Amino acid sequence: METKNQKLREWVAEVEAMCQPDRVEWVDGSTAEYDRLMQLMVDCGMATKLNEQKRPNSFAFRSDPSDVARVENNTYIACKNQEDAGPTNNWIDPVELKKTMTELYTGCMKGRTMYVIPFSMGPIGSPISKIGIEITDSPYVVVNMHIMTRAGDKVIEALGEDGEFIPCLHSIGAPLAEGQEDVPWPCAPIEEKYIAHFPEENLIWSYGSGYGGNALLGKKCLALRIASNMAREEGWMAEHMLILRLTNPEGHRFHIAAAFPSACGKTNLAMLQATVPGWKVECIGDDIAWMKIGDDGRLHAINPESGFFGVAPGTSDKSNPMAMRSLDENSIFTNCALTDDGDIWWEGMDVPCDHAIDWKNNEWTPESDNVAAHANARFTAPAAQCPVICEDWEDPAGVPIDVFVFGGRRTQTVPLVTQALDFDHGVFMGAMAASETTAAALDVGQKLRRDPFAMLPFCGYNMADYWTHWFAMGDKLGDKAPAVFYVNWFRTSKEGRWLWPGFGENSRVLKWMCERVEGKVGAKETPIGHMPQDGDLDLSGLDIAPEDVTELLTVDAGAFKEDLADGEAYLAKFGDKVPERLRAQLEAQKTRLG
Ligand code: GTP
Ligand code: SPV
Ligand code: MN
Repeated sequence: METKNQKLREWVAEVEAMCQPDRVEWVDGSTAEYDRLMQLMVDCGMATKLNEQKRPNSFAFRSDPSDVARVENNTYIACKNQEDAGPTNNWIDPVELKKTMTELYTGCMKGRTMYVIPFSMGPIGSPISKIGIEITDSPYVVVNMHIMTRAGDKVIEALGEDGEFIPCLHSIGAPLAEGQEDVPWPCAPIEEKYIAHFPEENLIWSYGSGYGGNALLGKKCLALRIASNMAREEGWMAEHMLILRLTNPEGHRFHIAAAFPSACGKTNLAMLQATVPGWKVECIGDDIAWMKIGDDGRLHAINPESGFFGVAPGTSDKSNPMAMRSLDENSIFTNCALTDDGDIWWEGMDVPCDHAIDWKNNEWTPESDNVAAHANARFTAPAAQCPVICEDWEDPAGVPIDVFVFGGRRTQTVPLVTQALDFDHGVFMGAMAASETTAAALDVGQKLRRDPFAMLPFCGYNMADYWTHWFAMGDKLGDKAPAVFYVNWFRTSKEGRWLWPGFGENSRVLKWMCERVEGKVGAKETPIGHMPQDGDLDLSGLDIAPEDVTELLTVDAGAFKEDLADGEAYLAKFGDKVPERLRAQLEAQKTRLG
């Protein structure tokens, strides 16, 4: 659809002149367009159509082995002063970075089509939503954006003549010379990859990668890095959080927003099948929450996305049946294995597989040395296909949040669940969050790292200013602020066995949280917060050894003191930007630990 938006026309013309594509296509968002692009990718060998009987209208892709996850070392916050990006973000002066990237962008779309994708994060027309325009030379990005965002003509209409949009420029960085043959997954080498954000002009430039958050710019780039900065300026919140509705047997509703780092259980919790009788979970979002204070003084959350870009390995009918049903059809699979009957497979799917073609396009059997699906293999599925999607998931007003949960992957030290003593203590808990790293980022190694609020890779400004913003939001919310909890599903025994069964059984922990909010259930006060004491956590019908429960709910003061010392050293990196109230929390925790 032709746009009357002058600014948009000018920007597209500028990018076209710089990138020099063979042609330009405006994405209309139609099914016909989706089908045509898929066919184009099947024809050129980039996509494989799955067995129509097994998985209708679904397609598999294999990325280049070098392009399998987010690249944190190549991700930049380019603002004038380095201090505004802070010590946890990579920084390059914006003028210098634009110069470097302009050179890369010049002629980068030769031999390719440039797609212009108008998209809305959040329901079109909602006061919380934002419009972005992604320009890309990747048809894979276009079909994914069809699912993950509201994309196409309806956004051009909403934008009108003078509507605001966030420009998001993306190129895979692989121009084709005259007559040069293409490869299945073109991309640039790692040293040429740049995932750049210019928060002072709300601009995103991404170059060289076609994968996930590097390339689907509405997600981490816009909805978290740029939006977190806008949110601070405008007094709202953009968080790496799932959103769920929990209904108890009396029909009371609770809305929970939970922040866990990448590949630490958000999609699973968001669609949980409660094992405690009478409790029900409905999904509103599985990765990102945008939250504003409503007229009622409470915090209301929307999911800016319209699809799930979820971790495939480990997803099964047992662990996450609602995710499995969401991807029964109309889905995209990246870096999964292909079975002999034309379906997909991955480790932990809980169905046998004797032979497959692995994510690197090699023959695979259970005897092979390598995994069949990459650890960060992902599915892209429409949120509307989730059988437990909440009827209000697209309500432009959002849902009122009762509970915040923080957490991460900690095989040691951190107990199953702790409740913050008050909101400030909750901010301290979020700020001190740490997690063992996962395959969701390519370049972070395997280690335990501080990941405040699960936002380490996604906060678009100085993390210390982000903590200040959290305290400020707490002050505005006052006694309407959500209760705050910290969880750890990943504690292991000495032999490396999970101590907690996790998944659906996490409903027991959610139940305790809701009953705490209602003042119906007890807790003991420990140096690190309130914790369930004997009988408070509903373990009825659960086959778990009493010693394991004890270990899951014990605070090892020595280990926590060590953790706190590490946390204090971490805070030192931020110098005098660290909010006084955060330091006060740290001192108080120290005193409580003795
Ligand atoms: P991103 O999409 O990267 O932001 O990840 P996510 O936070 O949505 O993580 P996801 O729910 O996809 O889970 C990642 C991995 O953790 C999967 O392999 C899950 O099987 C596993 N996992 C999720 N919940 C639990 C749990 O309660 N216990 C255990 N042991 N593993 C879990
Ligand atoms: C994450 O890494 O937190 C994801 C996947 O949700 S990606 O979209 O690649 O960022
Ligand atoms: Mn995520």
